[in-house]
Amino acid sequence: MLTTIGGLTVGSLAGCSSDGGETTENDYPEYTDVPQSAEEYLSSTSNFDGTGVDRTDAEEVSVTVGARGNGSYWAFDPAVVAISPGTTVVWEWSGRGSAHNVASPGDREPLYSGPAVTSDNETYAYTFESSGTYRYVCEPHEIQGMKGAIVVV
Ligand SMILES: [Cu+2]
Repeated sequence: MLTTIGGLTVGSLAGCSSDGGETTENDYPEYTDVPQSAEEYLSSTSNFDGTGVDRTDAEEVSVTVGARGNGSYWAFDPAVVAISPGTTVVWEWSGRGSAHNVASPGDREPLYSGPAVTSDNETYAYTFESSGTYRYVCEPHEIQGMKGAIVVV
């Protein structure tokens, strides 16, 4: 990709990504072993391409709430993250796409951030201690496909 700055053409600027730089997904290794239950759950999620992000080396991981996707800012980014037990996931509201929340589907266990809020500084943190696939949704935008999964491996 070439970018013109002040009449000069420069290639490959550090920190410049082709999609506007709002996603963090490209900074981390791909996670290709996404469980089938998560793949099916995210089948209508436009920003899920079949792979996740491997953050199994991290102690804390952030997921954007209200990232671009599903026809508006109705996406979690990254949609799928693989982590190790004991990792804290921090969901961070972007302020875009109106009111969002984070909830486990159905009984809201174990994940529930509370009623959906419009905010650009809201956060919700949860520490995953046990292995498994944790699917979650933004309740107001479930129908649009605003869903995600945390895979604890
Ligand atoms: Cu939402």
